[in-house]
Amino acid sequence: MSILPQGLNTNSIQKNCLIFMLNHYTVAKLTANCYEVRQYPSLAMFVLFVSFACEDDDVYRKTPPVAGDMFNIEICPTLVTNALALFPEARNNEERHTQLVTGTSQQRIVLTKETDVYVSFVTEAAAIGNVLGYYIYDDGNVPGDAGKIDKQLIFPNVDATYLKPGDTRKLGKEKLKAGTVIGFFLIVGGYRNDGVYFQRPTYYTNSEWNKEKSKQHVLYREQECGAVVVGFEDRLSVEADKDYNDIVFMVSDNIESAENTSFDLQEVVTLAK
Ligand SMILES: [Ca+2]
Ligand SMILES: [Ca+2]
Repeated sequence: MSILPQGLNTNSIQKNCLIFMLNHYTVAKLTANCYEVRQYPSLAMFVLFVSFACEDDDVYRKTPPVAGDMFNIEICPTLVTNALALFPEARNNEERHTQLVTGTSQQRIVLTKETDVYVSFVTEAAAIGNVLGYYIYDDGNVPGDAGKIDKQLIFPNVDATYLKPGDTRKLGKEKLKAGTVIGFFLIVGGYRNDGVYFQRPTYYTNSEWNKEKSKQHVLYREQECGAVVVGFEDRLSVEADKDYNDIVFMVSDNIESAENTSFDLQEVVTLAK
């Protein structure tokens, strides 16, 4: 849904960054590929924001809510209920599973051999339209900061309106090599105006890149289904309910519900309902 003011013709203004003051507090800012209407408490804040946003054309990318190559697989019938039983809504699940949050368990996916990798949606319990994506790097060559990674979208709009359990995407076109680390990122409330806002607050499975270096995800193996599951918490520190179920997804090296044989799972904790 576009929130451009009625009668505003985007075709005529694509070349330049134009700013419309609609009244004292509401502003539409436009660049070649980004626009937004916001409330501003003061003119000074409005000027600050516009000068920042209009310098960067990659702030916003128009993106369908669902990728054209997404497909659905049959996932283990008890995975959704088991994942939510392990990480119930609005509970402090950090206390329930301390070994995943503060312990030494493996909290990332590392490939032990060349393979295709798939991500399947399991469930979500979040109030806003988050964005899920991934990035890769070689183990032993960890990027110094999030600016050095190539962000790829998986589910642009993590919303149960658009996604059902088992909705799946393959990561990349080529097989991924042994020694590849797969990281994930969540852009909080990043899907709006039919696209993705890449500069909204983002959490990475490389926790050292997060604000307050906060760990915002859990990774575990679910015993009954044998699935490797990742859950994100989309709020930071005191604001967070720490339920780690704001998106829950499964990472697999096959789409036949077979055990994963290409991931280093030795130090990954197995949880049973
Ligand atoms: Ca939640
Ligand atoms: Ca939460």
